Amino acid sequence: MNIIEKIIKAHLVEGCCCPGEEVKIRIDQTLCQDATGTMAFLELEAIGVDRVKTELSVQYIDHNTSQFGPENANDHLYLQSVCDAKGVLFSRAGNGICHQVHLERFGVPGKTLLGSDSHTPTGGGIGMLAIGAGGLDVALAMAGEPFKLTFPAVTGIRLTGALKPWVSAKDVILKVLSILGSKGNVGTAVEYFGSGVASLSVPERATITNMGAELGVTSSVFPSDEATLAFLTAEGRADSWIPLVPDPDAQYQKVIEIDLSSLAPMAACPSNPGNVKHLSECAGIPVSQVLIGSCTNSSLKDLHLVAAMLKGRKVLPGVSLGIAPGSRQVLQMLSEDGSLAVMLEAGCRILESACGPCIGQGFSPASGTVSVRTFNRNFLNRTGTKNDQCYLVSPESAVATALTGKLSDPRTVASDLGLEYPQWQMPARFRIDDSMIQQPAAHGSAGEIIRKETIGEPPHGSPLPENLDGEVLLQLEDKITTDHIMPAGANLKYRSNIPRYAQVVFECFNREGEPTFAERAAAVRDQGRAGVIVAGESYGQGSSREHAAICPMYLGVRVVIAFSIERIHAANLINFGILPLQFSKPEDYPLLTQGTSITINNLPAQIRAGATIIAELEKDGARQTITLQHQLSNEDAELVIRGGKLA
Ligand code: MIC
Ligand code: SF4
Repeated sequence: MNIIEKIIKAHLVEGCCCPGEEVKIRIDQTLCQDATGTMAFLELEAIGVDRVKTELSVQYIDHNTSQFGPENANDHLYLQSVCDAKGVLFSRAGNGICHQVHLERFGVPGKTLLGSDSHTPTGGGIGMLAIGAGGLDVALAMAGEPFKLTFPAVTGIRLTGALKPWVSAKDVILKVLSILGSKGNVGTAVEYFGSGVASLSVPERATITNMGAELGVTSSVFPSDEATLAFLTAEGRADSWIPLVPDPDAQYQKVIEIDLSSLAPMAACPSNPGNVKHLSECAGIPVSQVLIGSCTNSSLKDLHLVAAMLKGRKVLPGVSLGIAPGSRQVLQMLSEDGSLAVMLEAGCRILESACGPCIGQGFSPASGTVSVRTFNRNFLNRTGTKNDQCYLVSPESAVATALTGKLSDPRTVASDLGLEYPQWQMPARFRIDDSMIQQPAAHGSAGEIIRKETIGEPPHGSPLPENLDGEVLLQLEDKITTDHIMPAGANLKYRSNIPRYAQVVFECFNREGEPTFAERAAAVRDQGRAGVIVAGESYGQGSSREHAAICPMYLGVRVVIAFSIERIHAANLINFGILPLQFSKPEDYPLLTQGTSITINNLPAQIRAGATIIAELEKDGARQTITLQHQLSNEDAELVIRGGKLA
């Protein structure tokens, strides 16, 4: 068996371990962050759970820490009090980004982790099977329910050799993205093996598994070996270590060979993480902003490298260089070993240990200028600036860029400046201080759950109609992300207020002087008709935010028709009673333009009878019948028919 098969088998509750089959697995640990966690805990309360049933559940405050107005702080208070009552650890604002802190303080090789954030697979860097999901699925896991997934077809990535100076883990995952792409990988998972694995430390492995989310795979996993033990020992958690390697005759669905020593610095170009080029191809582009941080590249290893490159140098006056350490542990160590002073001396702007600019919380670049980031996503407008130009690179390339004011290959800059590649050693001991992680109260002794006025109820869905009378509200292209559906940034503070947040659904497609998507959808809903979204391939890429299903549901959307839908988003649609359908024939896509009426008679009966759904279209008096498909299991079919899991 490979590692993924081993972990799934050890956690199997139901189903057969064959690729493509639906299985249910026991979840050992969960994590939530504040932008999805508030809804997840409201849902947990709605389910009526007294105390979580997992081995460990942690709630982090890391996304909404800007606190413009009371909304964010109200969410924090609610989460702190509900965690106390339900038996969940609470990591306070300032303690760091969920994935970084979880890796440092809680990750355990061989365990399963379900997180209400798409970058949860970061935990694969330590040998966990870590999976991202919508908040409701995580709430159910906290309630002790097994998690349902398609047993993945495992792609093995054999690493050989070792990285050359100035080439780093980010370049490895960008290389993988250039091979596998950011769409079409639903139902698969990635496992790294081979002689090159040993040369990578846990923080480097975590950079690779973190950005595996951008492949759209279910999870990415590394073995648990001596390097894992070294990391856990330095975290004072050596007793959590177990060895976990694939069997010598382990099988993979396909194997990709990567010789680490052959890699060069790479960049994901605007505006998709799958748009990868060699950095040398884009070198020379003038850059106004460089940001280093996010759950991808904010470890002590990354920031020691940054400090070593900046030592005795100045960031150019035309460049703004911001650094957000991934955790308080990292920031404390940087401060104690003098690296922070080096960064300040160089002219860096030091940000809180949080998601910050990665989720559009400030640091939007100037219009028409280029931003270079060590983050994992560069979806259009995610920076908060319209039509932004955002490149994703390694910390090495980011510093080289900040020192020259243009996108730069760090190998060239190093040779121009006479810079030696800084070698990094895992510290014998990280600075361990869990004082910003609150332990829950003993069962029954917690105070009251604090729910201020900005926190609403999670809306329940309603059953699908017998005969669906709908209208196409929007016809979209390929690779529509959850950032297109539900913008974050300045709107993130409305995550616990669905009617308010729903006003910005598909905001980026609104046209000046015309009714907004929200207004059009609500008008169709108020006529008692169903809203229908039409899209191309890989609909719902990116975030796990279930708001991308909840808010459209609130506006009356009942059906999404696409060529393909990404895993987490498809599950969120089902959870909230929106029917995901696929085209049978590509020729039907052009028929479903905005404003087309669509009727599906005997809808529940059609869903139950099999995969085929017959729909009637009508536009400008012309009628046509088309055939659509669904891929729902019997259980999911019943869920959608009844209006989703909460209903
Ligand atoms: C993201 O990177 O897009 C987020 C913000 O972390 C999301 C979660 C969210 O939308 O709250 C994710 O990746 O799941
Ligand atoms: Fe936070 Fe960005 Fe990581 Fe999402 S990708 S968890 S917003 S740092």
